[in-house]
Amino acid sequence: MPSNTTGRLTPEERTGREPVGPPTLMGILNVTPDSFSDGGAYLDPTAAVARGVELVAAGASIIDVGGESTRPGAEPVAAAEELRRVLPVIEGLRATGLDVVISIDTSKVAVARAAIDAGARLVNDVTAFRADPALASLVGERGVDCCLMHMRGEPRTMQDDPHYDDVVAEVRDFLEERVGYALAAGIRRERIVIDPGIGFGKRVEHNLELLARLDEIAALGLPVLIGTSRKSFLGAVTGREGGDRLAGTIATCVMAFERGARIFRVHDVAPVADALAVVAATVSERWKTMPRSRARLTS
Ligand code: HH2
Repeated sequence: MPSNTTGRLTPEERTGREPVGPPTLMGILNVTPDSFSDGGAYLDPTAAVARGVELVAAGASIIDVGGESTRPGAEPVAAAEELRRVLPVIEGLRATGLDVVISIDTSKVAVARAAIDAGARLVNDVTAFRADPALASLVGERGVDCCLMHMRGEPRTMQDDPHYDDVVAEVRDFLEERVGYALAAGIRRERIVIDPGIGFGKRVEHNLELLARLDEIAALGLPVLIGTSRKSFLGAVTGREGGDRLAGTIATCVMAFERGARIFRVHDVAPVADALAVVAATVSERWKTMPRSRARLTS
């Protein structure tokens, strides 16, 4: 039965989904010399904090601070070096008093512990607690959020001929198993976000299929984070280099939102936020509860 007085089904009733929540933007802040897109740009903590302030002004409510590149072929970094890179940035961001969740992109318990002590509230582990099982207990004990991501292999070798029979089913099963592991380690369900790991041990066609069938991952019932920003599969489709992949990034974020993703890890926060605001306003009744300044734009 339609719930409104016009007798028409709402979008949620048509699709059988829960009401569409607003998208959350996670701005990328890589404090590394070698990240594939912004490597070297924010090695100076002052520049990194200024970038963080920009990301928040552009619409990010999470900033993902990373001190180790996970690009294909990247060499591991020692915990001490990773800490040297990220800690001053987390402390600097906290000192600004910005209303933003700081995420630490790490797989190491020592880095996560110091980052949480400095104010990080989300641990984004691309190994989903496989590299350092103690990280799961830390997240549980400290009551912070975590993102569990799928990756086939490890960054150094992950693009060496990855093979799947059914990439979506295998990624979903993996995530389900890691969620079980996290729960057993004492992490509460509402603290867990899942991520299919676009570009991590996947060929172009695997990434595209994961995006096309992302609703099957969202069906696990946990918030889905998606990280397509400027990645090489977009270059394979469009023929464009990293900094010129914004249109492809937006297209994938829009598709992912429509298929249930809610957190978007991106370099270019403002244009992606605008695109998703339009989609959210279109597929939900969110415009009714928009802040006045934005609702005016829609009238
Ligand atoms: N992608 C990268 C790094 N961390 N975390 C999550 N949860 N999901 C992702 O898709 C993801 C991630 C790789 O991108 P980037 O940080 O831009 O590059 P690099 O790893 O070279 O620093």
